[in-house]
Amino acid sequence: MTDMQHSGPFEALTAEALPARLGGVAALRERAGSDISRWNVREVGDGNLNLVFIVKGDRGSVVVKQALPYFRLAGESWPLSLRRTFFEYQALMRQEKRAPGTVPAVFHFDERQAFIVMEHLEGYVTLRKALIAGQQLPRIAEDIGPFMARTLFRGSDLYMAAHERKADLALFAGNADLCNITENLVFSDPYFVAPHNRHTAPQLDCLAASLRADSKLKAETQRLKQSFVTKAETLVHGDLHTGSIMVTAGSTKVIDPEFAFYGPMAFDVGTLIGDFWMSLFSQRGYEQGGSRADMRRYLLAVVANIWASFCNEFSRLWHEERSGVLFHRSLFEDQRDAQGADEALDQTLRSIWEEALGFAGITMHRRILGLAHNADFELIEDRDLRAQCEERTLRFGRDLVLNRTRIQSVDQANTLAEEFDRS
Ligand code: SR1
Ligand code: MG
Repeated sequence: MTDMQHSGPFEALTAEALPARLGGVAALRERAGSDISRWNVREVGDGNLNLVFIVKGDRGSVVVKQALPYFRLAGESWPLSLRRTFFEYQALMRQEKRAPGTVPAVFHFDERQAFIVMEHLEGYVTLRKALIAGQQLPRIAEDIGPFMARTLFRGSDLYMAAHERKADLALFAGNADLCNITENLVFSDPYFVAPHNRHTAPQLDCLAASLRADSKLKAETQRLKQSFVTKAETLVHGDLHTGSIMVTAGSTKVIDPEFAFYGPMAFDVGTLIGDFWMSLFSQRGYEQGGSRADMRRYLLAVVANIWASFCNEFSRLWHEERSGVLFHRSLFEDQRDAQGADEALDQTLRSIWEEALGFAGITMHRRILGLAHNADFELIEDRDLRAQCEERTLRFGRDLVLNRTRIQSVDQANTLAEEFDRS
């Protein structure tokens, strides 16, 4: 990872220029082959922010991911810090250490040119694409629940040495530009007529206006935003949705942690569960004669199993790896008060759950009323049908934000989701 760093000012790569520009990068030559004239390069990025190239050569293939200094979806008028690649690289390193095998392997990082050379996840598709196609991935909950538990627990004061965690907190505080995107696009813009917002119109006009006039809802979203901004609990992925997960039937990898920062544990949990519920609400948009009923049952089971596998692994870590400054064993187990530790664990999970429900509700609003939408709804061709799916989602989201402290279990939340989906 220490070979050639590119000097000179940042320049965006192109498929044509990549072999000549990066032909000297040892990590690329080792994996793709040293005969660069035989490299086949394709740009495949379909996200909002970056260029993604697949480089195939005689020896194999790798991915080169490069940041652009602007927001791809909006054009060059919206500048974005290239430094996010540094934070993505740092986050990938930590996630691999804390949850081995769950993220793509990193082979090289170039800070100035803002690119990372990483494992090509050949044969994988985004989880979002699979869910839209009605595919049921058997391993998803059992892989993702523990991923979240391990990364969130092991990046927190429950586990890390205090000085190390504080240094990390300071490091990731530098990712303020990307936090700022979330603070605006996720937590504020959906709740007023902001310049970049859009929604399915005119069908959702009335509901959008009524949510934006709902003082209680707005106040609760700002309480959740306060938690996002101030609760530096652990290193979160920061953008954990079904488009940030790559899958095959037998494997799951989490990608794209460029929004990583020290925030509330519940943020990753809530945004991900919220995305699964959005997938649920979108299924009627693809249904032909009840064809997605089984898919809906599957998605509800995934939500329940993600939460269960998250709690199981988090509890195991709590009992076996609680070595940080918080809830120290000297206060509990060492005083023959294992029960006290268990009660504190239950309260911790309870508070993650409540907050996660709130974040899930907000992510639903932002994906339907804000700037960056989900393909799950966008690909529903019939606009009336799409609006119907979106409307149920928006109403469910509101209920989650306002009633999060009253929803006692994942089963209760799933039952509510089903009721809204049938409404
Ligand atoms: C300006 S970035 C818009 C959205 O795309 C990313 O994937 C994040 O979800 C962000 O909110
Ligand atoms: Mg992303």
